[in-house]
Amino acid sequence: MKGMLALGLVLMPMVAMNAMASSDPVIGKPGEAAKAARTIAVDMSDFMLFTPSEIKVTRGETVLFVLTNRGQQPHEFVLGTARDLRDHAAMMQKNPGMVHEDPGQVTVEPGQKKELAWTFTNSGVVAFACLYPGHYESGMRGTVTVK
Ligand SMILES: [Cu+2]
Repeated sequence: MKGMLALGLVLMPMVAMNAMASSDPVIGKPGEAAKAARTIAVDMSDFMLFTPSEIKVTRGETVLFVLTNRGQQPHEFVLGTARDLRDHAAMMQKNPGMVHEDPGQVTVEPGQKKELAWTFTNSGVVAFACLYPGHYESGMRGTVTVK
């Protein structure tokens, strides 16, 4: 009994770390739209493109992304490390119905517009992509360079 209790205490921090891995703090954190220093309009299209696909921000800056879906099918905007997005895109091929509800991502229906406020806390490159099956593979991705 005593042994099991000790094991539980050891395992708990590992579980907590695992839960955090889904939204890696390295990419930043959800921001407050009211504190956004600027708005960046990003268009999504059925040509599997984000426009613009290369964005530059300053470290510590809160940006309000305004995502407009100009296409006829839903698209999503998912922030992540390049590796996470690639892994996730591969997973989506196997589980196309997966729903994303983490911070740092929004789904935009055709003709709709959605906002996402994000604070870029670390310098480096944060990637973004649409993870609908086939979209990432067709090039529906981009980068935010944080300096
Ligand atoms: Cu898409």
